[in-house]
Formats: sequence, structure tokens, C-alpha cells
Amino acid sequence: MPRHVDITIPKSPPPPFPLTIDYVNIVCGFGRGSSDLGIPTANISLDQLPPEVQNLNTGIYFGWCRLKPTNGYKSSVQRKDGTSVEFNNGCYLIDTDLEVLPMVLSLGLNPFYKNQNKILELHIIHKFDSTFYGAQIKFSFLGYIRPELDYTTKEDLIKDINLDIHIAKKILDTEPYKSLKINL
Ligand code: ADP
Ligand code: RBF
Ligand code: MG
Repeated sequence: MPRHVDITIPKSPPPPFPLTIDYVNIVCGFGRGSSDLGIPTANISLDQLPPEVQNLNTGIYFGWCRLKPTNGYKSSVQRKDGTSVEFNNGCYLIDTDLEVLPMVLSLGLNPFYKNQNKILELHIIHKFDSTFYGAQIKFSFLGYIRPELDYTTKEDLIKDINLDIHIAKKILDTEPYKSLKINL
């Protein structure tokens, strides 16, 4: 059953979509995506992004994305909580990881976690064998799925993210969304 907050996805992307963002750096966040939810998200710092994105409504979007490894030495960064993050710049990514891949994206304050600052994070619908902090990502917003919600339990949040993933996969497999893949 669709959530009552869901809007119907239009037959083709309405303006301002498709909204394509050229390669930007993947940074590290709090590390909650993988460890707490089991759903990793590549975080992008919002100040790298154009005003069109800064002005979008917060919420959950879907589209296509493509990763690109960057040159440079591997390095480690320490999170505030003491955990260490390896910036490998995407050097372990293999050919199939570098194809245009489907994604769901969250833009906002993560009400369930009560974040202080707006963040943009992408969950790529693909299984990777390594992390890719320090790589770059190009992506295209094709549509809006729903606003950000607060939840009573973590399990409810996970269930909704999995529903978003299901919705995105289904739409991205239909025209004209499917063909917009070639533009990335
Ligand atoms: P953080 O809070 O630092 O973003 P996450 O737990 O959300 O930590 O993990 C994100 C990292 O996991 C990404 O930066 C990326 O390197 C890696 N990763 C592995 N698989 C995926 C995926 N399917 N989608 C997005 N990121 C992924
Ligand atoms: N966080 C929320 O607090 N409320 C949401 O409704 C919500 N929806 C999300 C939907 C998707 C598709 C994704 C990828 C993330 C969503 N998040 C949401 C963000 C989630 O809390 C976040 O990814 C983790 O806290 C890790 O940063
Ligand atoms: Mg993340």
C-alpha cells in the first residue's frame, strides 16, 4: 500500500527535473547509514552544490548517478566520535561499479536523528565490495518521492527507505526515466 504522503510520480520528469549535478566529492558523515540502518549513503557537502539544489524542498528524490575515482594518496580521517574513515578515493571500484546506477537521495535534516544541518546523501542501488570515500559522483534528480518523516522506531524508517528503493527501481525501469540514463 502506498504511504498517504506519497505523491503520484508524473509520466515524465516535471521542471526543474532532470536536474543534473556534475562530479562532486563524496565526504564522510556520522557513519550511521551502514552501522545503524544497514543502508549506506554517500554524503555530499551542500556547499559544493548550485542554488537550484539548495532551494529544492527537503525530502526524498530518485534518479541516476555515476561514480568516478579520483587521483591521490589514500588517507584516514577521524570522525568526532573517534572512528576512523579511510579515504581510498574509489581505487577499489570495478567496472560494473562505474556504470550509470539507480539511486535514492535524501535532502534534509533527518528528523529521526534530529540533525542540526541540512545534508544531501545518496543511497546507490547497487552492491559494492568496498567503500569509496573521496571518489566523486555525478547525479541527476529525476523526481520527488516524499517529504522527510519522523518515526517511532528505526525499523519503521528502514521499512520506508526500502519502499523508496522499490519505488525508484520501478520508475527508473519505465520510459522516459529509463532512457535518461544515457545522459549521465
Ligand atoms: P557516512 O555517514 O560517512 O556517509 P555511511 O554509513 O552512510 O557513512 O556509509 C557511506 C559510505 O559507504 C559511502 O561514502 C560509500 O563509500 C560507501 N557505500 C557502500 N555502498 C554504498 C551504496 N550502495 N550507496 C552509497 N554508499 C555506499
Ligand atoms: N531520515 C529521516 O529522519 N526521515 C526520513 O524520512 C528519511 N528518509 C530517507 C530516505 C532515503 C531513501 C534515504 C537514503 C535516507 C533517508 N533518511 C531519512 C536519512 C537517514 O536517516 C540517513 O541516511 C542516516 O541517518 C544516515 O545518514
Ligand atoms: Mg552517509
